Amino acid sequence: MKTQVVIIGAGPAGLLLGHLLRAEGVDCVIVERAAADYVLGRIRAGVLERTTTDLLERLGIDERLRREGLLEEGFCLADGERLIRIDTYGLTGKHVTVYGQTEVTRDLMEAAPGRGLEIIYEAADVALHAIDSEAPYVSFTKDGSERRIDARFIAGCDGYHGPSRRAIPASAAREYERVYPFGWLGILADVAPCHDELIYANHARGFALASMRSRVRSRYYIDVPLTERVEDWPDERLWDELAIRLGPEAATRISRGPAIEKSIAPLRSYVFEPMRHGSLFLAGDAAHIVPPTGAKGLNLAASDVAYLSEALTGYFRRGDRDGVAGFSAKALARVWKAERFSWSLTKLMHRFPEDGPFERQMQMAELDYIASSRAAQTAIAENYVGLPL
Ligand code: RFL
Ligand code: PHB
Repeated sequence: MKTQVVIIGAGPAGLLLGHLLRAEGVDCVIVERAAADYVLGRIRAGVLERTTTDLLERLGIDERLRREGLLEEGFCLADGERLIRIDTYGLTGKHVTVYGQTEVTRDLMEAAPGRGLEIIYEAADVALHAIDSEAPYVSFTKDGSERRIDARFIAGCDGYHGPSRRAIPASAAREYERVYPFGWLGILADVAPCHDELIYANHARGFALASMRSRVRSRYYIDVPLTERVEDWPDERLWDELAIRLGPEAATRISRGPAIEKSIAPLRSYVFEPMRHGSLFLAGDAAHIVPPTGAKGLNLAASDVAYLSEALTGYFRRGDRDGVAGFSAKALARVWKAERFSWSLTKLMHRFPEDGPFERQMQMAELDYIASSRAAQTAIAENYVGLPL
C-alpha cells in the first residue's frame, strides 16, 4: 500500500491531522495500535481553546460541539478560602469550551469514513523505517498478517509511549524533562458541577480542581503523592477531601455520586527537540507533555497539527519545502510558551514536598496579587484561552 502521509496514532492529534490533510486533498492513512472502543474509553482533557474549536469548525466537525459544548467566560483560582475569578472573556474577548476529549475523538472518528479518511485499528508491532530517506515506510501486523505502507512522510502522533519519537537517533535530539512528585487523582460522576466555572484550588492540604463535562456530569481532581493508589480513595473519602480543599463556598454546593471513572495520572513537563527528523514529524504528546494544570495538552496537539497540515499541504500542492523545514521551530515556539504557563500554574497551585512555610507564603502572596491586579489576571487569561497560532 502507498500513500502520501502515514499517521501513527488515532488520538486527537492523529485524527485531526488526518482530517485536515483530507480536507486539502492530501492522501493519508492512520495506523492505530488500540481498538476504537479503547481509544474512546480514555477520560482525559475537558477544556478546548478557541484555536482548537476553530479547527473543528473549519472542518465542519463541530455540530455536536456547538450543541453540547459549554462556553466558559471565566474560571476561578481559590486559596482555600476565597474564589478569585479570572474573567477570561472580559479580559481577552475569548471563551474556552468545556467539551471532553472523548467527545472530540468520537466526532472525528465518526466523520472519518465519509471524508475518505482510512483508520486501521488494532495494528500490532508498528515500526518506522527509512526515516532518513525520502521513501520512508511503516510496517505492522494486522489480523495475523504482515503489512507495509510506503509514504513520502510519516507523522508520529502516537503519544508519549509510542514508537515514533524513539525512531529518532539520540544524537540528533535533545530532551527536557521535569517530573513532579505527585499525581492527579480524578473522579468522574453524574452529578451537577458545584460551580458553573472551573475552580483551581491551592489549599494547605493540597491542590483540587472542580471541572465538568456537562451540566449533569462533573470531573474533579486532587493531587496525591505518587505512592497512593486508587484503592486508597473510596468515593466518600475523595468527596470529603474535595469539600475541604475547594473551600467553604464550593463545598456547600458539591453534589456527591458514585464514580463512573477514577484514576491517578502522573504529572510531567517534557519537550523533545526537534519535532522533525528527515521524513518523520512528531506532533502532540509524542513530542511534548505538559502537566494538566493549564489544560494545554490536547490544545497543543491541535496547534501542532494545524502547523503540520499547513506545511504538508504546501509541500504536496505547491512543492513548497520551506513549510516542512520550518515546522519544528514554529511549533516549538508555541510549545515552550504553553510549557511555561502549565509549569508556572502547577507551581502556584500545588504544594511540593520540599516547600516550607516561606514557599507557602509566596504562593499566597502571588494569589493575593493576582486577585488585585488586572494586569496579572490578563496575563493568565490570555495564556488560558490560548496564544494565537
Ligand atoms: P494520545 O491521546 O496519547 O494519542 C496517541 C495515540 O497513539 C496510539 N499509539 C499507537 N498507535 C500505533 N502504534 C503504536 N505503537 C502506538 N502507541 C500509541 C495510542 O493508542 C493513542 O490512540 O496523544 P495525542 O493525540 O497527542 O493527544 C494528546 C492528548 O491526549 C493529551 O495531551 C491530553 O489528554 C492532555 N490533557 C489535557 N489536555 C488539554 O488540552 N486540556 C485538558 O483539560 C487536559 N486534561 C489531560 C487532562 C491529560 C490527562 N491525563 C490522563 C494524562 C487531564 C488528564 C488527567
Ligand atoms: C478536565 O476537565 O479534565 C480538566 C480541566 C482543566 C484542566 C485539566 C483537566 O486544567
